[in-house]
Amino acid sequence: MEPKCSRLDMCVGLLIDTFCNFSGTDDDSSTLSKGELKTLLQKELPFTLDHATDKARLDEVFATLDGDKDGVINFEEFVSMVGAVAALCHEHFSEMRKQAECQMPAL
Ligand SMILES: [Ca+2]
Repeated sequence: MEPKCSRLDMCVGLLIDTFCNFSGTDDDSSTLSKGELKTLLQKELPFTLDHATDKARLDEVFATLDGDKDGVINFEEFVSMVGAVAALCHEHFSEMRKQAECQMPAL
């Protein structure tokens, strides 16, 4: 019997699988082109990064993610984006939780 994967193991697998699903649509399956990134954002983060697929916003997001400025997004750059999105979501939900606690009536 194989050991059960942890939730974090599954998250890592999903990151790799997601990257590969979108990076393989052109000649270079090891990176995301701007078009591949746009499709990935539209399909995988439609609510988190809304408007990121508008031309000007996509150019801005792409330039920010492309840390080594080689014109494509490699796996490490993709993971940095996911980490930044996760940090923003964590901050947002923490703030919502604090606000909800403040609005609870005292017993
Ligand atoms: Ca790059």
